[in-house]
Amino acid sequence: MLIKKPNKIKSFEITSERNYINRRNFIKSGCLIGGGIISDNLLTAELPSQPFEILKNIKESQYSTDEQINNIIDVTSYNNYYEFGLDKDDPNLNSRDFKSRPWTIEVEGEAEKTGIFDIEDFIRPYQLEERIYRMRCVEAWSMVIPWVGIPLANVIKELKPLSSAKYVKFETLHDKKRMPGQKSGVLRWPYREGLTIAEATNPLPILAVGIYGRALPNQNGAPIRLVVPWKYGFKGIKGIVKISFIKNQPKTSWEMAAPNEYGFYANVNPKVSHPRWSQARERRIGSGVFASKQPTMLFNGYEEHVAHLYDGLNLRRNF
Ligand SMILES: Nc1nc2c(c(=O)[nH]1)N[C@H]1C(S)=C(S)[C@@H](COP(=O)(O)O)O[C@H]1N2
Ligand SMILES: [Mo]
Repeated sequence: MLIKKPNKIKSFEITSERNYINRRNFIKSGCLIGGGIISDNLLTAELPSQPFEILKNIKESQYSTDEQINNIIDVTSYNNYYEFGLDKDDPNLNSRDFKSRPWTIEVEGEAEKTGIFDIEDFIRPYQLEERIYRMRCVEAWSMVIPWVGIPLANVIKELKPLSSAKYVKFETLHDKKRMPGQKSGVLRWPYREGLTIAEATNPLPILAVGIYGRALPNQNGAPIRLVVPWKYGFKGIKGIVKISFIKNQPKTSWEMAAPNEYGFYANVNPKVSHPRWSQARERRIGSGVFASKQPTMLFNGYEEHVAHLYDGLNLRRNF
């Protein structure tokens, strides 16, 4: 697979990485003194309206990996976002004019708090957290990405699902004019994903609103997307406009497209091959052309946090 570099790398993308590294060192030293430079209680999340704008009041997370993070150029130019094209460099090139404001999120189904929320109101009650997660795409490549977001579990608690809510379903914006890739029939639109309620209330999944301390670029799913680090990347639905609490397992876009290749669970599993390729190893993007592939870990290395969710479940059948 060839990775094309964008011909016009904007200077702010480069500066933002440098600032980012400085900021991390600052946070690290702050932590040594006070166990965190931000006080949790008083601050609420503030979401800037432009991609790449600096996010404020971010706290560090105990769930971050200390593996080397990927370069911001890789993270913003090697993407999957079929609404903006099928090639890895398409989302960066084709999403530049996408407007992620105004933006609303509709909550419906088996929950006490339903309705249509403006993105700012939806985010405001929570503290932003940085979560540096190892990400594994079903196509056997991986990256380490410094996300900024809010724990999905906190959001769900606030929405008060009823006991009848067994699954959470997510949908991307459906608008052919704003998302030209939806003119093609490669997937059934809108892009749909789902989690069991137990998965969705596990501490790991986040609704991400940023990367590298800045508001999410369009190609990474602005203004808000899901990140589920123990599952293949396609579960991380971008540009979310709707969250539904439902009784029955929802059909996801990838399941509808190829049910023998993409299951509902999509847990990273080196022992269960994709019908067309092995999942035993992965290529870390940015490690160089001559770097050897590295072994893939069960649940992408997050086994201690999530294995209990699948007790008694046959992971080969429920892939
Ligand atoms: N709406 C939507 N969300 C999506 C996709 C997509 O095509 N459409 N692609 C998925 C896949 S296959 C991957 S690997 C991740 C990639 O996220 P990243 O580009 O931010 O690394 O987004 C996921 N979310
Ligand atoms: Mo993917």
